Amino acid sequence: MSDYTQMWSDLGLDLAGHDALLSVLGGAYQDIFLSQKNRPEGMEYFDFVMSEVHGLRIKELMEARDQGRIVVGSYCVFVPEELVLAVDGISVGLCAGAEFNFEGAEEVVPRNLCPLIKSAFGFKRGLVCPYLEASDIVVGENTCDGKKKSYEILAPMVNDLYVVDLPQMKSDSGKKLLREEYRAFMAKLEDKSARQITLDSLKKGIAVTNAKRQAVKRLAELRKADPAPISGLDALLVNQIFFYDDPVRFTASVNALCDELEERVKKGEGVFPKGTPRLVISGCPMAVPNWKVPFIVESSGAVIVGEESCVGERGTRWLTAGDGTSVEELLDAITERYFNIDCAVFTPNPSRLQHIEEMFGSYNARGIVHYSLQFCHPYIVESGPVENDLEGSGIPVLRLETDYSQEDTGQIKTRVEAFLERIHKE
Ligand code: BJ8
Repeated sequence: MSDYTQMWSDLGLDLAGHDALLSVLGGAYQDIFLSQKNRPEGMEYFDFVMSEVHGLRIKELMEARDQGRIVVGSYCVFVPEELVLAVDGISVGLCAGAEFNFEGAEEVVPRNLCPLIKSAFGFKRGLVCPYLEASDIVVGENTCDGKKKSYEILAPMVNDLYVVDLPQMKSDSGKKLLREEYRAFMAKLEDKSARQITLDSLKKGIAVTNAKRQAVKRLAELRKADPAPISGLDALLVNQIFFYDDPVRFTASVNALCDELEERVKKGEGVFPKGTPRLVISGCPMAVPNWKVPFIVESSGAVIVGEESCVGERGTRWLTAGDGTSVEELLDAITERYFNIDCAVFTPNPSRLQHIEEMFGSYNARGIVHYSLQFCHPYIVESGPVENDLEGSGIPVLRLETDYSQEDTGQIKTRVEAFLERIHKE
């Protein structure tokens, strides 16, 4: 029995299901991450975080709650961590990246629903996500239809579900709506935590969140080197851990990793040989432990050098201006920052295409893998025009649509290999 069994039991987790989940997760991690060659030593910290993802980190959350701090769980990068930190709260991304208990999920939501949403319900109904069970507030958002309707079903199952309304167009009225919603969310956080957001506390929240983003931006910059100093899988893992580690410790660990990678770049060392085909992946976010496509790509002779994704640059590209002189000015800055996010739920959404093109150029990529989760209408519908525009500019695109199962692994591998052959010929 693990040291944490009592804690999991206190959280109301299903111990047998949870055990089974951890064993599958551990096995996949071993096969996918620990079998990689020439990994940077700095990844040891992230391996440790993953080994304690349901252990030490949850213990920290429980201790923080005992000290009167609140835990705020969410499923989307539109939930501002700055505001959560400003009430001394802890922001965590919630489990939604694995095909766990889909039978249980399909009893309450339709079968033909995006796997990310079904996964959230699978975890909830199987009682295996300690982050969800430890959350004092679960924040939903009005993004895609699947999520927004599913929150109505999730509401009675969780502690305190709070939904943030979001604009669907980048208009002046859309920005005004976002600001009003963030104002209301701020009041919700103040009420729940019994703490007031002050100029100082919000400035601090912005500084901590920006530092975290700056560290992953530094990592992204280092991936522009050829040979790539770190695999796409490891870089994705760092971007995934971004959502649930302690932010200050995470920032220090990413910067330590970057120091090491800088040395590698100076010496011309990499994880794959110089000249390995470089790909950017673009589309739906990949939550832990969704590593299927990057693993297939990197075990087929290519390296992923960037993610145009919410678990990647779409989520971290923008910083929040922290020089406002009042809470209201800082709230304006937060609104400005988040209003940039070019999620496919916006219509039209031209900046996403621009960012894919920019990333293709700046990472010296040879192609784009467009990644859509099955039944994710915003990204699937957008993928057609994105492919046409990119191919029209001479950028090779591989359009993939998949779920969380392993059934199509062989088929995806065949398509990736054919894509790489095409790239080699061009
Ligand atoms: S800002 S990408 S994190 S909504 S994959 S649930 S869109 S059907 S996750 Fe997302 Fe926020 Fe947008 Fe980013 Fe719906 Fe698509 Fe499923 Fe999705």
